[in-house]
Amino acid sequence: MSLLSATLLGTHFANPLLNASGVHCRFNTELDELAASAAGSLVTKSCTVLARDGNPEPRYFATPLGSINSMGLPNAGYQYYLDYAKAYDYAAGKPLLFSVAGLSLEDNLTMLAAIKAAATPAIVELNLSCPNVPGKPQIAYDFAAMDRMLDAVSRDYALPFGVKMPPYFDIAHFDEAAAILNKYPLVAFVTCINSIGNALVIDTETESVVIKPKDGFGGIGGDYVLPTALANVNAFYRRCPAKQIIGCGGVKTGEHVFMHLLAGASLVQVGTALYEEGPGIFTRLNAELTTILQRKGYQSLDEVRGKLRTL
Ligand code: RRO
Repeated sequence: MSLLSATLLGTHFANPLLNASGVHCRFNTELDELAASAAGSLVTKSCTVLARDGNPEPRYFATPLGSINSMGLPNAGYQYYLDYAKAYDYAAGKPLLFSVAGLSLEDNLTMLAAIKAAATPAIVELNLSCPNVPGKPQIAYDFAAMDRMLDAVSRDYALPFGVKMPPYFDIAHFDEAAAILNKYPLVAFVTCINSIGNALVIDTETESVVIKPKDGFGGIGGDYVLPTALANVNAFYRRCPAKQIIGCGGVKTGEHVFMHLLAGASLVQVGTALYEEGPGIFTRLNAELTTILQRKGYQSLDEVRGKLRTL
């Protein structure tokens, strides 16, 4: 056991870092680069039954404070990622997460049945929070639909899995979402947060939106979202004691990773900053996190996780 080692679902991770699904993980070449990086694990692009080209470009735009995207679920189809998961070298010590984002409950059950039949060690992260498919509201903002989805997936898939959640902004919504998640013991981890959906970035020079889909509306990440992400990590950490939390949102330094750990995260994903800096970022984040932990005299992430103090 080293200073940075982590566990999720009883699986060992050399460090808590991985990509946020959607960033650097659509193609085998990108996934291989993550596998070769200093990340502790990696997650595939959210997939659908059939391959999708996604929304028209430009569909990602970075600003000094983060990013906006409306990719529209471009992916190679679940079979492509399942082939990757089957061929993946788990013995090399980097667990693989498999993100699933069907356009319907039936599509999710179809994909999960195939994933289960393949019996790889890949861990499923079910995306309940894609904000960018025109005409498809986010499942996790419709609590009845979320409940039906988790009920059906728990019965059919019947293996531990995780859920990728959107941000919530009201204590009543934290309470209601957590109560639904807690009905399903197979929901073993909760990833907070997906991008803050349907924001609008405006370029005053051109007096225009900066991405083409949905009249410029898209999900934001980066500095814009760090406090919202930390609140959601901590809210679900407090409310779901039998589950683990994966933190995602606004991470671009080791200090940001440390904040997510304090809030309750077991693993921490990197989205916008990975997009902007590339997979070399994981070496820097691990070094910065190590420096903070050593300066404070911590000997394991267990000593930090959820230890946020209140006043
Ligand atoms: O592909 C996307 O547009 C996308 C997805 Br599926 C998601 O879950 N979150 C996001 O910011 N973009």
